Amino acid sequence: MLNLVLFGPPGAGKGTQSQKLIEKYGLIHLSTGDLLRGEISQGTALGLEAKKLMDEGILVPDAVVIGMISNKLDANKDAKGFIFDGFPRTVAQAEALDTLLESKQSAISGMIALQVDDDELEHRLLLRGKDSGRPDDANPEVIRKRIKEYNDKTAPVAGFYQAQNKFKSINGIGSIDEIFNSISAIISSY
Ligand code: B4P
Repeated sequence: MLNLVLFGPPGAGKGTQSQKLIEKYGLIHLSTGDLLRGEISQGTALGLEAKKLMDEGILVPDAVVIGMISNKLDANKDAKGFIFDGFPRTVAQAEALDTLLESKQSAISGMIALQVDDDELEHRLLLRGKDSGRPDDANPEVIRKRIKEYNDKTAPVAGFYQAQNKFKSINGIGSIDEIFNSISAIISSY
């Protein structure tokens, strides 16, 4: 199985590259951001709780996202593999993901990190916010909070995969196709 973690700060291009990777490799896309927005649009209790945090740019509790991922893995038993987009975002989530995959005789193949500087992130997210309707993309203060959450809680996840020799980092600035080619080159080395 090819199980890929796409990593990077908010707006780095994880969702954008995931769409191309699904097409090329036939993987199942698991985006915790999309799953949470799905809960919000359905008005579930989980969605109501998550919305407050997401609108402020704060991570939702680990147990919530781990539960969602576990359900999705169970629902896709015959998948060729998964792209984890926006998950794991804390070391606790990374540990839980290893345990979940182990219980299914599987494992993460590798993490690929997209490197983009803070000014470019803010520019991309504000641009998307003009028509995405996402409250967390519209406000510079919230965007900076999301980047801070990433630096405080998510950046350490890279070390977790480095310790397993599963970490690769690429330049996330450039054309979408150039970045996709860099990702594909890493995947072909697995
Ligand atoms: P996400 O939905 O994961 O939000 P994101 O990180 O902003 O998305 P992404 O990084 O995929 O955006 P993309 O680059 O594709 O999370 C939202 C919130 O949900 C979080 O703040 C948190 O509250 C919560 N959450 C989600 N997962 C969680 C977890 N595991 N634990 C706890 N909380 C969680 O797109 C950005 C823009 O850049 C697009 O407009 C795109 O067109 C553009 N772009 C992409 N590539 C480009 C390029 N090469 N050049 C120029 N522009 C580019």
